[in-house]
Amino acid sequence: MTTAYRICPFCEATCGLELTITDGRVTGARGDRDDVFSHGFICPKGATFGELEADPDRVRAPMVRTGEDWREVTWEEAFATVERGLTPVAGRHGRQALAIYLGNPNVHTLAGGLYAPALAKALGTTNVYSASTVDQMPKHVSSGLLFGDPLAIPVPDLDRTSYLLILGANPVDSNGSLCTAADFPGKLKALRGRGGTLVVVDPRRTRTARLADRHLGIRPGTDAYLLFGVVHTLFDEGLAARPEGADDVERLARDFAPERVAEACGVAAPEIRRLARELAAAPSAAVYARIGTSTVEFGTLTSWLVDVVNILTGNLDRPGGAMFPLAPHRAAGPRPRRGFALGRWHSRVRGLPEVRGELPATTLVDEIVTPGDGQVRALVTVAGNPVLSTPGGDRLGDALAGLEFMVSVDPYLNETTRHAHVILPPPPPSRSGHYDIAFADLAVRNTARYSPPALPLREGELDECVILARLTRIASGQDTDVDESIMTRLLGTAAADPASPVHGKDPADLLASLTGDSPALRRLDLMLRLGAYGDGFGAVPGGLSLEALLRAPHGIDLGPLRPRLADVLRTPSGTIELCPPPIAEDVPRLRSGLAARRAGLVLIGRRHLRSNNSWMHNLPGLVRGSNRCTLQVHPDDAGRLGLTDAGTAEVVSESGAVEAEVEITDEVMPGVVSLPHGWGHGRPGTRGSVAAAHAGVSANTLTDPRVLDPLSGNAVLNGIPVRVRPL
Ligand SMILES: Nc1nc2c(c(=O)[nH]1)N[C@H]1C(S)=C(S)[C@@H](COP(=O)(O)OP(=O)(O)OC[C@H]3O[C@@H](n4cnc5c(=O)[nH]c(N)nc54)[C@H](O)[C@@H]3O)O[C@H]1N2
Ligand SMILES: Nc1nc2c(c(=O)[nH]1)N[C@H]1C(S)=C(S)[C@@H](COP(=O)(O)OP(=O)(O)OC[C@H]3O[C@@H](n4cnc5c(=O)[nH]c(N)nc54)[C@H](O)[C@@H]3O)O[C@H]1N2
Ligand code: SF4
Ligand SMILES: [Mo]
Repeated sequence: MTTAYRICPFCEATCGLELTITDGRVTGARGDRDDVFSHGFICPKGATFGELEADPDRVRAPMVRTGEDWREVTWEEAFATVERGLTPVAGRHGRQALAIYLGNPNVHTLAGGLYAPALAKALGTTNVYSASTVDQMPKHVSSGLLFGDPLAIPVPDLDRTSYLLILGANPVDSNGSLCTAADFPGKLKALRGRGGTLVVVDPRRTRTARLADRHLGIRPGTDAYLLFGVVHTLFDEGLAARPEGADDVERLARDFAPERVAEACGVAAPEIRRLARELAAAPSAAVYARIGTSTVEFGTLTSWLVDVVNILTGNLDRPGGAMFPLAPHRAAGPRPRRGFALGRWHSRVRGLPEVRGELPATTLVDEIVTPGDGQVRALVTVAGNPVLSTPGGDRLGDALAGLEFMVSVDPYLNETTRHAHVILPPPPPSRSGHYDIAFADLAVRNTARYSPPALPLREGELDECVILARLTRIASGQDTDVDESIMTRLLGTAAADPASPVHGKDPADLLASLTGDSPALRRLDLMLRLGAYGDGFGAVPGGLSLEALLRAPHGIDLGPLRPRLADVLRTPSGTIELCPPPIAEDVPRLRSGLAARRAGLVLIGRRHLRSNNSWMHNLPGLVRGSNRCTLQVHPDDAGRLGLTDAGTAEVVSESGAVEAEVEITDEVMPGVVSLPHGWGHGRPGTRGSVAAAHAGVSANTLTDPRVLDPLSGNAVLNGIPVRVRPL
């Protein structure tokens, strides 16, 4: 029996795990107490690390489908089939006929971080889709417009803040998002323990809300009104800082006095004013908002307002406020002020604007089913299950069945990948190295951690980095080495940059001095050595490199977050663009919504500690116990509608209908019902016996693909009008 240390890839908390290895298998997982970031924290998902790897339903060898029959093949045969499938489609119909969908776990693998962008680019199409547009795209847009960089997302300084306002997030169950913090519950308790204040705004009394000083129930989809009410109060009562652009924001906020928005959002005016006063008066404060505020019709406006409040209360970029992490693989110092552009091209069918090189995931189906020049006929999916995770997913499933070719990189034969012609399975996490490219940018404390594979690859397994690099080569139709061309470019730029520690050095010598036994690891070594804490290829003794991380299995602590706004800003003006024109132009839409009549029930989602979107429902340890795919209904509504606890209800929206078990609970507000997403298993052709026995229904049968946040193209997943009746 041996132990190995591995960062958990199942959620954004990135806990360090201590794995027990017996006879070449992972037989246990617990929190690594010495991990510099997570200090031993673990949740039930991390604890099933071994169970996930041993799942008998996992796809272990590449598979090719003919009709309904799947056949295991060699990797060479699988790649040859991909080439025979993709290349002719591009030849016959042009590259716009190719599409890619990148799912959420791409941000949890080194392969996704290093290779997915190159793969998307190699396809040479604008049909690029990802889970970002059913999640956080509004935040990227607001950061892009405010700071000039869509990846410059400030995080609440959880360990030091004295006042935290959380909207639309339930980190006690989700373990946090766009805010990487292991043991979020412990940090919230510590905040209260040191005399700080926690306020939670959510239509449900979540486990996070129960930890708070105050819980404010809000009408779904209306956080922009509440936050504009806060902004209005800050100006009205002389509590706001007045940076450049403040006058414009003040003007926009004029119509949103707390007394005017209270009815729309369901939060009383004195409560809104109190929030503003408390945020302004606190020694330090941070507003933190997540998907309940992002996956709504005013997602970008809301995301922007969050940072506007942080800025106007003087809390942006100061300890205890909302701060910018500095990841070890990012260079320090100012960067070119390239700014941020939206809508550089538009989708063919619905004319929806591009954002960050992507089109909205909800319109992928339109691009597949609508004939014409540029119609999508072949699809690559990597780590995604859009049939369950995107609005209108059922229709997408039907459309996938009509594609000329589809390849999926995925360890499961699920609702989406069952339509593929080829499945390329990645090895289980214990057999892959790991570094968090995405989450190091979002962590509440700067650390550097790399986990080498805990176990070697088995016969017939291929590292996911190798799989994606190979796909990239096939997609590009050229025999170039993607790693070498990326490394040569980065080293060339650095050698030419007078501010770089390698200025004037020969890029070829630098390339030759990289360590790591794969191209992926040499790329990581390069990024670390040129990064903010790097050894600068020898120029900075004691600095970081891959070797330094390999010597530190529990990670290296780089200290609390430090103010760094000047280096973050990439706006052409070099300052914060507090009131960007695209935002200002969207405010009238919000204003006109004030008068909208609000009656009837609306649907929201929810997450459970033992869930992970659509893909961990095949583990007995995580689905044990009572049905979790229930429709939560407030007792008042249940009484009025004649619903009984544990009875069945039909839920009908503009888009579809499902039948779900009723759970009567005053956790949800009157007028609001809640159904979790990621369920709806057991469909023909899928492989997941446990998931099929706990099938549930898909919440995305009810969500409406026609409704989007116009600035980001993000889907609307919360606040869906529904009718409910007993069956
Ligand atoms: N109604 C509603 N819909 C939602 C949401 C909601 O709150 N409500 N939430 C949205 C959010 S935030 C997100 S992020 C999306 C997620 O949307 P998706 O990313 O499309 O869906 P997931 O369920 O995360 O599917 C992950 C897939 O990755 C595979 N996978 C797991 N590990 C690996 C790996 O190491 N490598 C590879 N190649 N594949 C792997 C799994 O088998 C699974 O097929 O769902 C969105 N959909
Ligand atoms: N256990 C578990 N953890 C996960 C995941 C999972 O599926 N399960 N998924 C991971 C992923 S991909 C992500 S993106 C993160 C998401 O992490 P979170 O953003 O914390 O996600 P949720 O737990 O869905 O919390 C969203 C909250 O918003 C509330 N809400 C809904 N509508 C509104 C609204 O209009 N206004 C306000 N103020 N609140 C609203 C909901 O009631 C819910 O409590 O979680 C990640 N972690
Ligand atoms: S909180 Fe997230 S990272 Fe930590 S053990 Fe659980 S799933 Fe893994
Ligand atoms: Mo997500």
